[in-house]
Amino acid sequence: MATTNAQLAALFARMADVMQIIGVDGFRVNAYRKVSRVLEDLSEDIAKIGPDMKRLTEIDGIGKGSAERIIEFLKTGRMKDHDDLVSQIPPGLPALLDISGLGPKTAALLWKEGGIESVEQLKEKLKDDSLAALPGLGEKKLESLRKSLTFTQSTGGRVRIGQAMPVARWFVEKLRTIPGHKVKEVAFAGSLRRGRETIGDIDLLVAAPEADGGAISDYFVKLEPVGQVIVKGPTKTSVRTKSASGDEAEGMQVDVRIVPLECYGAALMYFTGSKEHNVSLRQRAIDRGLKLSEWGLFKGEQRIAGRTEEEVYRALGLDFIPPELREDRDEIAQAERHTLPDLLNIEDIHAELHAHTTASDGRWSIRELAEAAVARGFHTLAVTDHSKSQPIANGLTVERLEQHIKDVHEVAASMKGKIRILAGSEVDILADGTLDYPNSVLRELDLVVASPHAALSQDPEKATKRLLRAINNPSVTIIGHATGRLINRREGLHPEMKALFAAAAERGIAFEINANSYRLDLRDAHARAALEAGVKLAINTDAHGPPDLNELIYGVMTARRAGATKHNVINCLSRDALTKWIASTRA
Ligand code: DGT
Ligand code: CA
Ligand code: CA
Ligand code: ZN
Repeated sequence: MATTNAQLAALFARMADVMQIIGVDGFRVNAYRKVSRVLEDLSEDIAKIGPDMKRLTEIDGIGKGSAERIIEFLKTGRMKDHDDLVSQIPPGLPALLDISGLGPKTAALLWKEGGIESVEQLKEKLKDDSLAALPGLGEKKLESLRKSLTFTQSTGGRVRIGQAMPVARWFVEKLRTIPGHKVKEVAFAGSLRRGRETIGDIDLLVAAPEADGGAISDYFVKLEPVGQVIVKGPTKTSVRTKSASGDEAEGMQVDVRIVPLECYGAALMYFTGSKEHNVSLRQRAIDRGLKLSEWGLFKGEQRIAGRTEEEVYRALGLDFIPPELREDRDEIAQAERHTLPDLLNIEDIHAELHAHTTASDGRWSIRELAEAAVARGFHTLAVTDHSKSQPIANGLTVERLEQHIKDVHEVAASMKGKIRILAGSEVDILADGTLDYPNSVLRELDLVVASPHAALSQDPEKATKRLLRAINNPSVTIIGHATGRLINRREGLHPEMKALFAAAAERGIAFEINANSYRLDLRDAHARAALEAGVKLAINTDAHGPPDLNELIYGVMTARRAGATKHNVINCLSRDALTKWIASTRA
């Protein structure tokens, strides 16, 4: 985990927010946002580079001024400019920006004209219409703020899997290599291992000799990202991580359990859950005259299984159940009948079919994207930049698209033999379901991913009609991020998914699981329904820059939660089979 990078990125982003709220010049705002993004995407650890002006300014996007501020932070742990800026606004104000649809301009208005200094005060004032008198606020805007606020609160402190996973992996790596201690196994468990889209807390499990427990806990609580220690002992320790930007409420809770090796499998099962799955397994054990706990599977006093999960499942007369399926649906009955699906693995993915470049809002060239896809071992890549109605995303006019297609073909020709590159587009599905380019243009493309981006609070009936119309467009091969939801931020559309899947099955086109951890759209339940309707899935990262391809795993875990095998997912097809399949969707 690049903690320093994340801290610095958050500081620069916060400075940009505050400048916008107090209304200082736009140039520095944009520069700071850019630096924040650069730092977030940076693969090198800034702490490793150190306070080196020359090396820092060599990083693309970091100028002398930003480098000075970074150096100051590395040396002192503070950034004076940041502190000065933040001191000019009430401490509760930045939290307003986390409410969807509430930008710096509205925050400034609410503060300066409405006297609101915190989310709490905003909630209070929204109870009546007193704010409607403020310029530019009106009843409609207030209603939408009320909705976003309820939504923000209903997330209940759960974080995206994409936030939790890197933190968990970092801790697992550290615990695996404690100097001088015999850690035999380490894993993350809980909802994270089950691949849920949001995570309440991180659960870690360590197998080690009992005598080492105290020392392992001592080591753990001293690790750099640990903020507050909640409890600490030789078998169970809980902490809260520091938050990335220092002034956000708090970080994530991390629970660590330390168990002897002989019950590691039973403990891993117990702490992976889900709770409901555990309850059913325990009942199954009781029905067989056995007792199951985190210490093992017992017959009377004797432990008959516990070292591995496989061993425990087998002793209960079950096939191994992959963590993503442990939700107490029908997985236990299937494991008994040997009919569990053979879930796909990340290694089964051989193609990326939705990715952006600098032609629209991506941060890398066609060639850089293609090299990254080659490095992943993919045989096919579709370059799918935005279409014209997405001006914020620098969508391509028909004219620019024509040139872009040529550019993609040129790179494709030069990389022949290494990877096949398709000239595609992520075409906007407009509010009425028509697409953002005419069919004559769409026919020139090798692949059309059609996705909704605007009008995302449409009522369900309109949304259903809209998407049905797109599905039935003969140029479309994949429906991208169908609902447009953003986890913890925006609810998105609520179309009648069953009707959509029936139409997609009829047309023989695919629905995407967008693997970006903000999206995971289709979500697990929708993907399951798609499979039940006989619809093929696509798993795409929607990559805009170098780190984004790493999000693939979240799409794969979501597909696994839906019970998908490699035969359900078009990105798992061989090169030739994929070509044929795409052709089959374009009658
Ligand atoms: P989360 O953290 O809210 O995203 O969800 P989980 O599933 O990670 O839940 P968590 O962290 O409270 O507990 C981790 C696992 O420990 C859970 O999946 C199953 C197990 N567990 C926790 N409490 C209980 C319980 O009261 N009964 C049973 N059978 N299992 C429990
Ligand atoms: Ca948990
Ligand atoms: Ca927990
Ligand atoms: Zn999109």
